[in-house]
Amino acid sequence: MAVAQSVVEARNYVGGRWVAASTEETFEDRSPADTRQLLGVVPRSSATDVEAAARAARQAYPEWRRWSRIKRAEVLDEFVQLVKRDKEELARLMAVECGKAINEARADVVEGIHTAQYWFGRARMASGEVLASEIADKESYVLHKPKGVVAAITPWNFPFAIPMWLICPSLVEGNTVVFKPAEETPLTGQRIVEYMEKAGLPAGVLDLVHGFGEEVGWPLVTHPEVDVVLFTGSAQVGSMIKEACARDYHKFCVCEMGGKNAMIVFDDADFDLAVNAAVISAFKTTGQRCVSAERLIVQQGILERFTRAFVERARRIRIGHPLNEDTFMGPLVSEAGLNKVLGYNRLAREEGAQVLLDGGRLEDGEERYGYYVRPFVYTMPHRSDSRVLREEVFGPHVAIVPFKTIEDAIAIHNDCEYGFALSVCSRDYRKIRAIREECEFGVGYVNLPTIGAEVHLPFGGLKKSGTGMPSAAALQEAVTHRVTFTINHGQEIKMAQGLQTQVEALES
Ligand code: UN1
Repeated sequence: MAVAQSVVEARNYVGGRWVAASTEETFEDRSPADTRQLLGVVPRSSATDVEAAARAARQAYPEWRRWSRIKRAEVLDEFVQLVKRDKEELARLMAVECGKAINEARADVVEGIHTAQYWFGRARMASGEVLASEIADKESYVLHKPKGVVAAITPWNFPFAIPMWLICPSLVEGNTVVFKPAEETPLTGQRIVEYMEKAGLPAGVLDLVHGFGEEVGWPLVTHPEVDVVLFTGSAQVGSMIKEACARDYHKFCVCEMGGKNAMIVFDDADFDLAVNAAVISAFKTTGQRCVSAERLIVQQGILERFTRAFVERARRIRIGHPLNEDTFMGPLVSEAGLNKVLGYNRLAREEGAQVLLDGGRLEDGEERYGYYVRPFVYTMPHRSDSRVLREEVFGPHVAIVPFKTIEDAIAIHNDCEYGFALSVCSRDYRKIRAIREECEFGVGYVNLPTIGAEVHLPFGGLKKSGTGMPSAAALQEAVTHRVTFTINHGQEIKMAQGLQTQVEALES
């Protein structure tokens, strides 16, 4: 389906001005659903552009920090009015730019709107604490003060919602932001900045630099003016960012990284609910969420029936252009993504998987112009030395792994370097509770898919999945410093811990 659309000339946004990259170079933004479709021509920026953006953000910081917290948040209310007006058009742009099915693109826009609304409201809520002192005349406050300049480096799989998760709390708390959207989704990223500008955000408060990880992301992470790095992406890049931030004494980072998420299905589960939850977990967004499930850990008693039903439903999944209303799975995001998924499908066979659905590329019709693949489903007993059962694939590639006892299920679940999302399907509260207590994860679900977080909940994983500092609603902790501020309402100095001041002897 060719979509008539004019080619967008994207720009960086630095200090309130829309500018080309200092290199004057550009790169092409093509649709993964049909690579004949050129969507945009995008600045290929360099460290020089990062320098200008970081300086602009630093310059804008003191004044922005002094705005009332409530006034800062009012910009987000304005932003929401603008986005709501364009919601459908924005979802369509996102669908063709990253390949996610249109109904998921709409949900992505809604998630971004919810984030802005949440932080708009939160600005009027208490944001500190008043604490007692050992001394009756003293009283302490804990205040959140902004940290300064935040770098937001975001992925293509939620090109609207995830930048909003990172940008909104940063701005409301009084930081300024340099934003680098994924090179696969620069136009959706740029739209956020355009709406913020229209909503009245002052120049320099949110700066945008387009480009690639090595050329823009890295200079941004290591830039001395950047105080906080907020990153969502691969574990490999996240680990480099953590290392770089550790070297720089003032720098803090939050990294949301990959997952090898599992659904644990017990014999007593509500059968249809469990099968549907598994299909949604494995195949929505074509398996490209950091919370997608690539492991279905299923108890022996229902293994055969579950496997049959799951494969049947997976076989019926509609794969097609993201703008078709009935598409369940759009394409993978890129050729690199496609090669990675096909490579892991091959590896599963090499590791002895029993393949139930072949997961090949769609090579006929219009689909041959995009990166479309079919679901790949296999069964394999758990093995600690298996790569496919432990590494993140980021695609519609899912293993059905049998288990006998709850202890087996827990051991299989935790035998993995990641710990992001988990779902358990059962009717037995004791089993559910044991899973909750013994499994390592950051976002857990019962009788639900592993996907579908809401913006007012903390969102983050353990182990290789994250820095243990969740984002979304919990991000205030990352972009502010908790300042303790103690006041003496008396006329004498009285110390805690019974410490004698001994100053009387010094007076005359
Ligand atoms: C991601 O998986 O990269 O929980 C983010 C969800 C979404 C966000 C996912 N609200 O599925």
